[in-house]
Amino acid sequence: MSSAAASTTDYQALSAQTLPARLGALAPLTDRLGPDSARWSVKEIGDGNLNLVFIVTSDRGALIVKQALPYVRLVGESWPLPLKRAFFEFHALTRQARRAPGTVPEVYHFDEAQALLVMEFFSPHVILRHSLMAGETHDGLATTLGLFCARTLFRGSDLCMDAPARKADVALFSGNVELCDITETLIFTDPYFDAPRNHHTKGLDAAVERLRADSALKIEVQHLKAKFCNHGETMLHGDLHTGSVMVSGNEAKVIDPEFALYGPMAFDIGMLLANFWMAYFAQSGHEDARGARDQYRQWILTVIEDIWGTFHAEFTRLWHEERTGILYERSLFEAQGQGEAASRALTQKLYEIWRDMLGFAGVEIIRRTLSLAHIAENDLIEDEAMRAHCEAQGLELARRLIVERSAFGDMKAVNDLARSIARKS
Ligand code: SR1
Ligand code: MG
Repeated sequence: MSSAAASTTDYQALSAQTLPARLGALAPLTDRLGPDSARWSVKEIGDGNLNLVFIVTSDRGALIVKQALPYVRLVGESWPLPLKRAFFEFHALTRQARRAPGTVPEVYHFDEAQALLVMEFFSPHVILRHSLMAGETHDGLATTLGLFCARTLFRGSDLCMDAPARKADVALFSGNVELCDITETLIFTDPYFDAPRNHHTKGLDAAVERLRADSALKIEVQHLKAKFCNHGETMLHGDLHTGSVMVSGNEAKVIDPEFALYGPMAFDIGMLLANFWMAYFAQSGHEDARGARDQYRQWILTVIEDIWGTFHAEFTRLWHEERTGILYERSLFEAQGQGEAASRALTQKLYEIWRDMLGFAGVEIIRRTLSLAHIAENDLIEDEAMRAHCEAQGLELARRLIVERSAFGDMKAVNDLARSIARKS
């Protein structure tokens, strides 16, 4: 599997009607669903921004068929997007499965020409974003997500990987140009000028004007963009928000790594925590009475603390136990009786990740409020004034996270700031 050259020549988009006949002879499907494809039932979920996603079930089992469309589904055919993103998703999933076992869907079949993946279906799991809107708690969520970040980020880097293998992966994922461009444009640039695809809630006009006049903020965001573009440290998921996590009870799974790229360590975890802070502020728009979700708000903040805590602890463990790559080699430290210096280097690395993570979190909050793709937690608040109120709180936290990212000592300080912003009426 080495091409990423999916062209549209043979490609045909599936539909719920055509899927059984077109895929009905494939062993990865018939093994799980039974040989008579006429008895399969197919439903297109259609809730993503980019792709076709089908749930295919029979009396024997169920699986997911995900197929890239040659354009951005959210916008339509006026925004073409190459099919090769399925190739990058396939390669990212196989690597994540090795680095963080049990966290991502198993891939049963990949067809590059048709840009489709047949994958494990998680049931009765729901998208975490919806669960956060419904006020559901999930024990173990922070542990799974913190471990996932630490393991994929550490094990995909020169801290751990064999150098030729990492260089080959850097080359492979460098082909994911168009999806990187979406991130570079929609996240790091569009919100800061009057870009055609932007939209925002009416009550935010003054905040938007202030943001675009804020040159200190824009400079910091460009420093972060430079880091995103130029620091190919590790294989990132690339789009790790709460819509890319599925939950059921105490189980959590990570899906949809089609934006995978080699980028900075802190990006995934920054994007992930940003989505929890936004869910925190959005609770006012979903609670039955003011304060009814106070306990739930506290749970969200605890999850944020625990994700970071788990990430920190696991990254530390991996540093001591799996540092087999070409960086901070043992021959330079432990082998010379300088294990303490290796620990000091780790502290410095974790501080760099912490600081960048806060910045990337701020950038994600701003783009989810002012750029093309917003979040359901805010979009589904019907009362426009309330929606603007929740979003403005996010924007306030975001600016502080970006511009003052060197000033926060720990997650308690960040969460205290979020609490104080939420308390202002
Ligand atoms: C045009 S795609 C918009 C957003 O949807 C994806 O999930 C990514 O987050 C992207 O930025
Ligand atoms: Mg996605």
